[in-house]
Amino acid sequence: MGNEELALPSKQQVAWQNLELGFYVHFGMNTFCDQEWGDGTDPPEKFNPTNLDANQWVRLAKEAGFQYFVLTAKHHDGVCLWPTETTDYSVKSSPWKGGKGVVVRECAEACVEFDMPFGVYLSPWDRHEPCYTDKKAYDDFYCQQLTELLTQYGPIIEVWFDGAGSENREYDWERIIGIVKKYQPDAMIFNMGQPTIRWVGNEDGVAPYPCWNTRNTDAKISMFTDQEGQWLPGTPKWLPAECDVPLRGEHWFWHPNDEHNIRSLDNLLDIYYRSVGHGTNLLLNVTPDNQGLIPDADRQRVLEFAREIEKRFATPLARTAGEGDELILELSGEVEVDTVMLQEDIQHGERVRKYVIESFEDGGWYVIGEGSAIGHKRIQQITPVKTTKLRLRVIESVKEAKIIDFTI
Ligand code: FUL
Repeated sequence: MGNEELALPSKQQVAWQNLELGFYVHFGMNTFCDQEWGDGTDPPEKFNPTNLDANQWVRLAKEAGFQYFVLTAKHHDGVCLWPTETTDYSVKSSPWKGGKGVVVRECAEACVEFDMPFGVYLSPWDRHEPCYTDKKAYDDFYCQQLTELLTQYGPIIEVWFDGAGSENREYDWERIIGIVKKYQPDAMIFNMGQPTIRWVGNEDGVAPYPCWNTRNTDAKISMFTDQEGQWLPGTPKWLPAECDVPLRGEHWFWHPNDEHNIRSLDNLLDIYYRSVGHGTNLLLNVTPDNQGLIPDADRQRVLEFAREIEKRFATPLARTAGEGDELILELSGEVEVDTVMLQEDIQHGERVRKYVIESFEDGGWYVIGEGSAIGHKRIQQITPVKTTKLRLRVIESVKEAKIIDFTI
């Protein structure tokens, strides 16, 4: 048993990690322009969803077992989905609801109704705002936008700082993070400034294994740069990863005739095993169309995915928990086992460094799986075996292992 110093999570990080599944919604000007990255010149008149229903979005998230919701309040094109005082380039200049509609509010209210924690994405890179080239003026502008979002729409679970387009750009992170800490001290900070959660490093929704919860100096702020995270002093050592991925292939926004890009159920399950199953959170993007509704095809696939996860994981065949180097899971007779799920009590840090899982056959123990990290969760698929009991042996750990879940 090693004695190296253990990084510990904050209670907010533990609560966020327990949410596991996030529902990401990219919606905005791009939805109406058949594009992924608007250049900031599209006129707000184009923003006109005929049937926008945020309840439909959040209801789907809830029904499908997602436990938090993140909306793009402003993407790189600069169009704000709330009537900000900083610019007219927002919903208030659009024909939607006569300029009186507030997408951010509708989502925040739907989240309250469905008891769903709500988060916001606010792109630092702004391709419309003329003052973007003036560092100081833009910092003021951005800080005001962030303040509006963090003070007018209730509790915020996560603020998503996207690094795209901001390679080599400096922002006043001290000030920006100060605003988050002042108005939403419990919110997770994604990826930039002084993050409390980190980007996993790809947009495929998958984490490597092991994906330790401790700070990883290789973490990049964007996929368009090799620049590593340049984080403010005081960034916690415990920095869990979030895997983000669009349901529609590589498209974050809705495009016409794009249903063929909806990921298959098998692909989504593989993503789940390699994100949640590797101890990270999964933020799956499901995008509303130009009516403002999540199309039926996307809805059906999300529900199919949810049903399969429920079927596989909601009722384990057996379960135990305990402390120390050895844990035995007794089964009710001989059972065929193909998946093992392990969880550490991460409040006490990520203690396990190496373990094996064994099955009991012909009077002896046989190794059927091994690994390093357990952390918040490890879902491990194994070659199916028939056995009457299983054993988890912790081979290496820092302090005593605390396993809160050992299930099949
Ligand atoms: C990327 C952006 O450029 C994409 O448009 C999308 O918002 C994704 C979540 O992050 O960096």
